[in-house]
Amino acid sequence: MKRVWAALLLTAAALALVLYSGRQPAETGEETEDLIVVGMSQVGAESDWRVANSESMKAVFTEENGYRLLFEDAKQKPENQFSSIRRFIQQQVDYIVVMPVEESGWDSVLQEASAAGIPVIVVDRKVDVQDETLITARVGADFYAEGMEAVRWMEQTYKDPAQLNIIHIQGTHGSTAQIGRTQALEDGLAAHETWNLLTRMDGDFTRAKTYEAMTAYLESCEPLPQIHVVYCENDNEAFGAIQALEAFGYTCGKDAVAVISFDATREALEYCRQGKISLTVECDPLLGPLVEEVIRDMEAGKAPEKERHVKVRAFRQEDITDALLEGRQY
Ligand code: GYE
Repeated sequence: MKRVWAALLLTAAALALVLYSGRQPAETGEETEDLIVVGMSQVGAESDWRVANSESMKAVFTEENGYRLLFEDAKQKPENQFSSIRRFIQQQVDYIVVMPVEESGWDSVLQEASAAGIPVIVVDRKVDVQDETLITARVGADFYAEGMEAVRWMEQTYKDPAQLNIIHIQGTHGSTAQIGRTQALEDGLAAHETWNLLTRMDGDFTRAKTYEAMTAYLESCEPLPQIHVVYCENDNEAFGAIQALEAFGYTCGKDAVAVISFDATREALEYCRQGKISLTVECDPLLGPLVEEVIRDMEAGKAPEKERHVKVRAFRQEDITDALLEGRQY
C-alpha cells in the first residue's frame, strides 16, 4: 500500500510540475526531470552538409543538456514539414526549430504556431512570410554573399576572357541557398558581356542527380563544348559533375574545367587539394550551439538576436593545409 501511495504522490508531483512549468516531464531513472521540448523539422539528408547539420543539432539538444528533441526528417518535401509543425503544435512543444526546404508556403502554419504561443526559430534557409513577427530568430548563412565570393574569384581568375563558357548547376528550387547563390551568378553574368552561360541544370543539391543531368547534357552535345567554369551550388553537385566530366574525357582543374562549389566539407577540401575543385566556399553547418544560444536567451527572458549570420570563407588549392583537413569536423 505504501508503495501505491508513493507512486500516486510521485505522479501528482509530476503533474504539478507539468502544470506549473508547462513542460513535459521526462523519466530519467528514478527521477523526474524538467526538460525543454524542442520540435525540429529538418530538410532531409540530401548532402554531407545536411548530415553534419543534423548531427550538430542532435549533439546539443540532448537530455543531458536539459532538452527533449523531437526530430523529424521532411525527406525534402515541404508538405512533410508543414505536418511536422502541426504535430509539434498539438504536442505543445516549447520551441519549434525549422530548417525549411523552400521559402514559400509558411504563412498559415506559422500563424498557428504563433497562436499557440510557440516561438519559431528558423535555421539555415529562410522562410518568406508576410508577417516577420512570426519568426523569433534566424540562424544561418548569407547565401548571396557566398555566391559573390565565387563571382569575385571568377573575375580575378579570368581577367579579360574572349568568352568564358559557364555551366550552372542549381540546388533545390525555391530554397534560399539556391536563390542566393543563383542570384550572385546571374549578377555576374549580367555584368560581364563575355561570360556565356552554356546551360543551366537542376542538381537538387545531390551528387546522383547532378551526375545524371551532366551526363545527359554532354551526351546531347555534338561536338563536346569547351567548358571553362562549372558553378555547382553545393559540394555534392560538384562531385557528381566531376565524375560525369571525367567520364567524357574532360580534366577538372583551374587551367582546364574550373569547378566551383559551396559548403567546403572535408571531402570537397580533399578535391580542392588535388586541384579538381578550384574554389569551394564555406558554409558552416555546425549551427547547433548557435540555436541553443537563442533558446538560452529566451529562457533567461532576453530577446534573442533576430538574424545571426555565419561567416563566409573561400578556399583555393593553395589554402588547403594538413591542419585544416585534420580539424575539419564535417
Ligand atoms: O549548401 C547543401 C544543402 O541550405 C546551406 O543545403 C544549405 C544547403 C547546402 O543540401 O549542401
